Amino acid sequence: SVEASIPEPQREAWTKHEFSGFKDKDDFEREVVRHVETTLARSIYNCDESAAYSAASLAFRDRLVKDWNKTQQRQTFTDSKRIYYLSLEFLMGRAFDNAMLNLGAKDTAKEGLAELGFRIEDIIGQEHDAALGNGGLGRLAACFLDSMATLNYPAWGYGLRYRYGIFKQEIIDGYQVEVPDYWLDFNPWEFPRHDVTVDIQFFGQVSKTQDENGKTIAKWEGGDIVKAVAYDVPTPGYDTPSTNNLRLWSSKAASGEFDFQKFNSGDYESSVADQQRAETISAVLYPNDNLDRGKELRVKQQYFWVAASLYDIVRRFKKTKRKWSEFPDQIAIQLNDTHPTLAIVELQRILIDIEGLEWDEAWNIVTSTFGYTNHTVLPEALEKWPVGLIQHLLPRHLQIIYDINLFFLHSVERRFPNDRDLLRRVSIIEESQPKMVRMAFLAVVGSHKVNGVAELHSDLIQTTIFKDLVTIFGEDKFTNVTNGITPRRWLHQANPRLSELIASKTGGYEFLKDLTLLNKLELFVDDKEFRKEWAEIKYANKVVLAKYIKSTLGVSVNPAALFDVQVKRIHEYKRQQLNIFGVIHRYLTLKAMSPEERKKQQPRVSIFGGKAAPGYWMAKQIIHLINSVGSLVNKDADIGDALKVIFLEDYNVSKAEIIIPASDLSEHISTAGTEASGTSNMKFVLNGGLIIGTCDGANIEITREIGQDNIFLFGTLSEDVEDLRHTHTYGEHTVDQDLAKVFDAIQGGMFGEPNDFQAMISAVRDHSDYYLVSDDFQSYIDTHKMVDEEYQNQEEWISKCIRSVARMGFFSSDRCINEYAEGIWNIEPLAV
Ligand code: T68
Repeated sequence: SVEASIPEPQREAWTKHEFSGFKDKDDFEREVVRHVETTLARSIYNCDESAAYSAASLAFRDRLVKDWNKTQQRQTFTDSKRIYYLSLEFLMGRAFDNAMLNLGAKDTAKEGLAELGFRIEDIIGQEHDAALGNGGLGRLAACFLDSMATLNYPAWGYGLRYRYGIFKQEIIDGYQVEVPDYWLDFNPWEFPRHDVTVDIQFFGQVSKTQDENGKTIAKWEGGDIVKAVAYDVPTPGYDTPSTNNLRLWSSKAASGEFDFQKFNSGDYESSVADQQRAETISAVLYPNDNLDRGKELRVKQQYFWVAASLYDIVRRFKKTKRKWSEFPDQIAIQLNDTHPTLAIVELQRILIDIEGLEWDEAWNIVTSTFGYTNHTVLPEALEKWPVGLIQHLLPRHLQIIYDINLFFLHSVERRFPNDRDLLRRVSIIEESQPKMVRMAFLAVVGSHKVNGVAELHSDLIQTTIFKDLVTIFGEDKFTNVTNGITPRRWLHQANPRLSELIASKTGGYEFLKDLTLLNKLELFVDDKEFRKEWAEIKYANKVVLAKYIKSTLGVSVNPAALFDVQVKRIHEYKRQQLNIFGVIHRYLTLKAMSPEERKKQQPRVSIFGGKAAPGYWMAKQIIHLINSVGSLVNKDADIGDALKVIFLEDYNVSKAEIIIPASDLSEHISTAGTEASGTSNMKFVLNGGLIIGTCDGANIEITREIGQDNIFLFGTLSEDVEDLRHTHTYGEHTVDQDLAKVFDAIQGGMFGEPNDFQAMISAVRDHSDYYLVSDDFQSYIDTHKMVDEEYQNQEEWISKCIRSVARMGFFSSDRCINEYAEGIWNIEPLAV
């Protein structure tokens, strides 16, 4: 029973005046004008595109808020189970276009804006990306929010409201320069909830006393308090009123604006400094992907966010007056990687220290509530925190971690007596110097399900990093949920013409809610007219990208050339170095040809994009080499259109929406066994591009679905990687001959100062070539040759693209969310 705050007799007035947002074009225009004139205090004399964007988004926001309120009320009234998705990253991109499409009102807005004097594309272009993430992990969380709302699951996301998202990348003289991304100047999509705050404690001491029954009571006292303030972001589903909530926490000093004691004693500056120190917690997103740097501020972020979210979740649960044992029936919490693992410890602390439950009862609740998703096996990315750091920052939590570990190791010892090495291997505390808390082990021990994000990856975690834990807990605890992407943003929004063509052949836009309906396209593979339309759309998308390249880089590229794209974070394991070495090989080959021969070659545009972590020196060197190759090749008159090399600055979600639909071939070429899944591979295929890739991550399942004739696979298999590395280190290790020529060209100064690229070459030639660049080089080059030949036969190429798209139904994040709901969360959609 939920009490309304307005008494019965007055409620009629409320219903009578209820606002329901615009209904038609005229309504929409009226709302835009009203927002321009009142909310923004502008007029017909100074309404620029930015003001028009603001007013149009506010008109849509009004409608969204209505659905959002209703959804939240319904969820509360029905008291249904909720899923809480804890992610330190949500890479949302732009919201306006997405809101228009999900509400089914884009045409209305387009016509309305036109009548008011604006082109909708220009207005959409005004929005700043919400870039609160690094890459795949953060974008996956955003796709999940879209799917959970679309499928009517009661779900909330919890994250941090960073003042600065991922940095903006500028390329200056071929080098990456990082510029802060201050994105909050005007953000109509968030609602500050200044009344929803939580005090978060750090440092302090723990005292233990006995109560009258002899039970030990732990009290965590003293230390610092930082205030968490909630900001809510409505996340609409497609073609449904259901609108979920993303709650982001912002940090603030607890004592209000100033420390008045210091202020009155004249220490004004230091009272402001206290304020600023508190605010640094949510100030900036750490820009590393697949790398853990063990920074104190990072754990502070993690605890701050996790403690605020759990307080909120528990507060909501307690309002229902249910028994604690029902907690896991009402609540499922998913941990997006180990970043929120402290939530396990925090819930145990709340239940035993604050709510007075017994350890075992509490631990049962905790482990039934949490699920943990692993996104990497790379050792450098597995989070570990020094015991001393946790002791200092969260003294009570360290005690609880030790207790969790003690009980866990006891149970292991009972089942596997006399295996001391097993105990050492699986301990949550690594007995190193200094001692470390292994967060992934803590996450496994504290969850009821653990999943990887693609089949190969889920197998690998069970046979490598969690091998012993599989023996202890059994295989059933470990599962796979292959990643997916939302077709709303990654097809309908990014590629409206292709979406329309597909709709015309599959019976309307139903495929956007049931992506398996794409299979109807197979019927049209042999339809010449259909293939022609398909090809025209791809060409038009390439023209758009070519214009973008011209306007940003001043380089003309031919839209008829093969567009070969690799856009993702720059990382040695993703092997952009293999790609650029391949490009250099192509350049050398072209240079050695006669002009007549050169004319016969398939023209190519090699397109790169992606950010390097600011402290990742080798990744920055790779960016520099790509740019240096581009500046030579693009000016070479012998080469002309035969080869262009492009590095697109500041790759982000909204640029992905332009680049992906324009690709003929995309590169997913990680060393086998290193890329957990990849999700852009799915986006590229869904947009009618083919893949060149290794047998890694979701490439394997993509191949299974679309057929091996429709993908260009090459390179070492994951089961052979270890042996090869071993021979590199202890046996023979020679560099591939063609690759050696590439190295000679670089070292001869062809692309500028050779010393600038020495480390990249050394990693392959003088060190152990950990990523097997040399081993895979020849098959990579040969496979590209095949691509060139096959691209010549456009009819056949397009058939492959159509067939692939038709078979991509599996990779919708809707399928993926349904698997989580059934296999991990035990939750049903809420009828609307
Ligand atoms: C990615 N991981 C995987 N991590 O690399 C990718 N890491 O294969 C997979 O498709 C994707 O997750 C979704 O499952 C990341 O993106 C990070 O960004 C990250 C951030 C902070 C710390 C460590």
